Amino acid sequence: LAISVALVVLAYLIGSVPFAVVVSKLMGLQDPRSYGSKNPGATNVLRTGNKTAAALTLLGDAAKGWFAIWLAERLAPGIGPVALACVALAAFIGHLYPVFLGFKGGKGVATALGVLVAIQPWLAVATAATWLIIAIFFRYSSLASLVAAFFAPVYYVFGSGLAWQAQPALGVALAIIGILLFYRHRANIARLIQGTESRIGSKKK
Ligand code: NKO
Repeated sequence: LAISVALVVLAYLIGSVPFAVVVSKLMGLQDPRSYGSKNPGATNVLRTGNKTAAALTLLGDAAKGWFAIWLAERLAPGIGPVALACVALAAFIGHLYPVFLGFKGGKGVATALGVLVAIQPWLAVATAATWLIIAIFFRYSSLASLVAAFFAPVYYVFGSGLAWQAQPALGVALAIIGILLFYRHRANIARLIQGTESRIGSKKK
């Protein structure tokens, strides 16, 4: 149990690394918490017009979600699904409430994607494809994230037996992640309803 607790804390710290802020600082860009949606995430970094910075943010924030789980499985090979579910949640919550940014973090989309890659790569592919289809049709990153967040746990449960064997604990973790994603997008949801949400490709104000 002590090892599991240590791995959960480690996952939280890994999830806390804010790549939007780190990448922006390294590339000499403005802090993403000062413009656009003020969100430290790939979508908002893209509002600077710098696609490389946005891609690096997406990659870094996803990689940390994947890495936290990979590391836990590596350090504790016999780790059970419940402990693994806690590690996944901890990495995600680290991104939302990072100790390094005074607990004011991002919305968790990219980090959730990294978690999915570690749990079940095909689930990650299906969820990312869902995000992409909505993003291409509607040009709203937030709407695409919300639809993907809804479908990821659904795919996980209904895909079980076809491409993978679902673990109840991980299903619960994905559902909690999905609910937290909706909660973190509440300002976006209000803007979508009012028709004032900014579309992908529009620059910062
Ligand atoms: O600035 O408030 P904003 O408009 O930036 O940003 C809203 C946006 C915030 O998220 C991001 C990250 C963008 C990542 C894009 C690729 C994600 C593709 C896969 C989605 C995976 C969802 C996982 C759900 C797990 C339950 O939303």
